[in-house]
Amino acid sequence: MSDSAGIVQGLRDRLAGRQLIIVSNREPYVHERTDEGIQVERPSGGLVAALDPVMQACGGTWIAWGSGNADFEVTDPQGRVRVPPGAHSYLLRRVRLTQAEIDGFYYGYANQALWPLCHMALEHARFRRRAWVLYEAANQRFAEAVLAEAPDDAIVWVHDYHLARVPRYLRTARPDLFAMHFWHIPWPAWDILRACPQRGELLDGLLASDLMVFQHPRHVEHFLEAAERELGATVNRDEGLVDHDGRLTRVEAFPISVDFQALDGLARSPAAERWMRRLRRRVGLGEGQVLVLGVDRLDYTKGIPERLLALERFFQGFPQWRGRVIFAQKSSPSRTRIRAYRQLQHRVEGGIERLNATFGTPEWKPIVHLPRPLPPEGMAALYRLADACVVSSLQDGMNLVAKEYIAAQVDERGVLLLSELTGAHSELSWALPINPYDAFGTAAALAEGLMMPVDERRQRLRHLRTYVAEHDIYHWMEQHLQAASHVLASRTETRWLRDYLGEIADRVIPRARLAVVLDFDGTLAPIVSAPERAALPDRVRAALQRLVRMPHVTLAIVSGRGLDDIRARVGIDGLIYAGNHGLEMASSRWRWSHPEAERLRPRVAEAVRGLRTRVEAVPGAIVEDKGLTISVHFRQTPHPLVETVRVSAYEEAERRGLVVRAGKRVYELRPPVTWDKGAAVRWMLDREFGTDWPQRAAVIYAGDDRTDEDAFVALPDPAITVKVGPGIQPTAAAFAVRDVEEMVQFLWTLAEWEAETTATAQPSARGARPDRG
Ligand code: GDG
Repeated sequence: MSDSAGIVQGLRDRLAGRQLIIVSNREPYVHERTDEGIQVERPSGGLVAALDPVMQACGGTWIAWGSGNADFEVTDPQGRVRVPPGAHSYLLRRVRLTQAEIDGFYYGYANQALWPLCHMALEHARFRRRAWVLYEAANQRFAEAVLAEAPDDAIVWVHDYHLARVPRYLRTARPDLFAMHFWHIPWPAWDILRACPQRGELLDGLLASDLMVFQHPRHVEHFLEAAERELGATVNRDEGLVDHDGRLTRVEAFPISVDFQALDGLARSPAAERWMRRLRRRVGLGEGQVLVLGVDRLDYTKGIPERLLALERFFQGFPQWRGRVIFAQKSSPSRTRIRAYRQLQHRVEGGIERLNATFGTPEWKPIVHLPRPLPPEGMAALYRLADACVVSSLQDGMNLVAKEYIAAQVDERGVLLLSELTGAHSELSWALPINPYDAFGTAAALAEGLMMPVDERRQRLRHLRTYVAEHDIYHWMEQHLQAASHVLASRTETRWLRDYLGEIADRVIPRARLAVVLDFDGTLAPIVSAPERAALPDRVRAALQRLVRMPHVTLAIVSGRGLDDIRARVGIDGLIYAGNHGLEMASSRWRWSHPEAERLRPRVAEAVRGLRTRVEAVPGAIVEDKGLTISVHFRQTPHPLVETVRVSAYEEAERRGLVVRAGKRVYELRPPVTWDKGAAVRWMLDREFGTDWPQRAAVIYAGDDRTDEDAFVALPDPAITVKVGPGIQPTAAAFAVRDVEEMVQFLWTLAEWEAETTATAQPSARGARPDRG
C-alpha cells in the first residue's frame, strides 16, 4: 500500500512548480438552491471520483461547466470559487453555457453521438450537424477559460469525450502551451468510427495535444489506425507516436484507478459500520442471507437489463438460492433528458418489479432498488457488506465500481463478477469473468462465486487488493506526470547530431576528461528478434576498444540486461558496466549494487523458481534470471496464454514483495526501489569524477530506449545526450542519430578527436588537456 503523503510530495515534485489545470465537462462540486438554502453536492461519476482527491492533494485550477442552479451565486465575476467547501484546496472556474449549448453540446453531440459511437451502440447514435456546431462552440468556451487561467508553463489536462476539440483551440492560440488529454471511454475500431461524419475534426482536435492517453492499449491501437487512415498521419507504433500537422503527439494507455487508501479507510470507519447496520435493515438482509450488489449510473452501456435477465436465470437454475440471496441495485439516474435513458430507467424498474413478482414471497424480496443518493460512507458500507458484486457492462472504458468494491472489501469476504468487456477486466484477473450477453453463463458464475470456499475468496481478494493498492489513482497520476515531463523535456525539432559536430567538438575537446556512457541493445547492437542473439558488431567493438585505451576517456555501458550478461556480451576490459538499469555496476576497480535491491536478491531467486514452475507449460514464455530482477518474455506466446503469464508474474511479484513493470511483450519483476538509468549514471559520474563533474568532464550519453529518457532528463547541460532512432519521436535528448551505424561513425569520430588531442597534449600538473583552439 502506498504512503499517500510521500506520493503527493512525489507528484508535486513532478509538477516542479508548474500549475496543473484540469478541464472537464463535469464539475467536482455543484451548488444547488434548495428549501434550506444553497447546498453543495458532489455529482456521481467516475471522473470526479478519480480526480478530486488528486486536486485536493496537489492544488491547481479545475475548469468545468457550472451546471448547478446556484453555481454562479457563489463565484466571483469570472466564475471562480475555491473548493472543497471548508478546505479550499483548489480553484474551480465555472464555464457558463447557454441552454442551446447544453442541449446541442452536452445532450446532443457528446451524449447522443460520441458516447454511443465509442461504446459501439450505433443504434443510439445521432450525428446532427447543429449539435456538432454547438459542440465546437462549447469547446471554444472551455478553451477560452483555460487561456484566461493558464500561465505559460502550465500543464493543461483535458478530460474526456466532451472536449475533443479543446486541444486544437489551445494550440492555435498558444502554440507552446503543454496539453494532454485523457479519454475515459473506449476508442472504437475504425469500422465503427467511420460512421461518424466528424471523425476527421475529432482526431485533429485530439492530435493537437502533446500527450493523448487512453484506458487500454487496444484503444491506442484503434486511435493510431484512425489517425493513419483518416488523416494520413505518420504513425510509429513501437513508440506510440503520431506525426500530424507538423507536430508529434505521444499516445499512451494508462488505466485509471481509485484512491485505494481513502476507500479502505472509509470502509473501516465507525460511520461506515453504522451505515452497514442501517443498510442491512433497508435491504432486509437477515441471518444466513447473502447480499449481491450492482452499482451503476443508469446507462445502457452498463448492462443492467442483461444483469436482471441473468438473475432470473440464476433463480430458475439454482432454486436452492431462492430466499437466501438478495440483490441490491444501487443506481443513480443519469442524462434523463435523453429518451434512451428514460426508457432504460423504465425498463430497469419494470424488470425489478417483474422479478420480484415472479420469485418474491411474503418473507423475501429478491431485488431491492436503491435509487436514492448515499453519502460516501454509505457507499463504502454497501460495498463492504456485499458478498458479491456484479459488473456487467456491455462496453466500459474502465469501470471504477469494480475497483471501489475491491478497495472497500476490507474483510476479504466478497467475490467480484466482472464483465470481460470492461477495461478493468484486463487488470483484475482474479475476478470471476462474465460475458454480459450470456445470461446462463453469468448465472452459473454467480452460483460458483457464492459457493466458492472462504479461503479461495480471500486469496483472490488479496491479489486484487494488492494490485489496486499498488495501481491506485496516484500511480495513474504519476504515470501522466512522468510522461508529461519526458515530453516537456523533449525537443520537438530533431537535431541530427551529424549537423552539430562542430558544436560538439567545442564542448568535448577542451575538457580534461570525457565520459562516454552507452546503452547496449539498439544503441551499440542492432535489435534482433531473440534478445539472447544480440551481439556487438566488429566495427563497434573496435571503436570501443580504441576509446577505452585513451587515458582521458571513461567508457561505460548501461543496460537493462543483468550485469554478468552485459559484461560477457561486450567482453572488453577497462569499461564500467551497469546492469539491471543501473541497480548493479562494476569497473575493474570497484563493484556496487543498490543495497535495498541486494537485500531482496534471495526473494528474486525464489520468484525465478516459482515463475519457472508456473509457466513451464506455456509455449514461448521465457523466464530470464537477471540476479536482481527478472524478465518474463512472451513474444512468441499464443494470445490466449498471455493471461497465464500475466497472472503468474503479478502473483509471484506480490508473494515475494517485488513490483511488476510491463514492457513490450515482457514483464519485469524488480525490487520496489526508486532507481533508474538517470540515477545510476549520476551516481557513476559522482563516483568517477566527484560531484562537480559538470565542471570537469564532458559527458556523452547515448541510448534508444524509453528507459534512456530517464538519463536524458537527469543529465543537465553540458552533458551531450543522444537518442538513437528514426527521429520522429519526442525525446529529452539534445541530439539524434538514425541508427546503430551512425552511432558507430560518431564513436569513431570521437576516437579521432581524442587521439589527436592526446597526441598534441602538453603534460600539465593538473592533467588538464590544453584547449586545441
Ligand atoms: C466513465 C467511464 C471510467 C454510480 N452509481 C452511484 C454512484 N456511482 C459512482 C461509482 C463510481 C462512479 O459513479 C461510476 O464510475 P464508472 O467508472 O463505473 O463509470 P462512468 O460514470 O461511466 O465513468 C468509465 C470512468 O469514466 C473513469 O475514467 O471508469 O469506464 O465510462 O465512482 O461509485 N455513486 C453513488 N450512488 C450511486 O448510485 N453515490
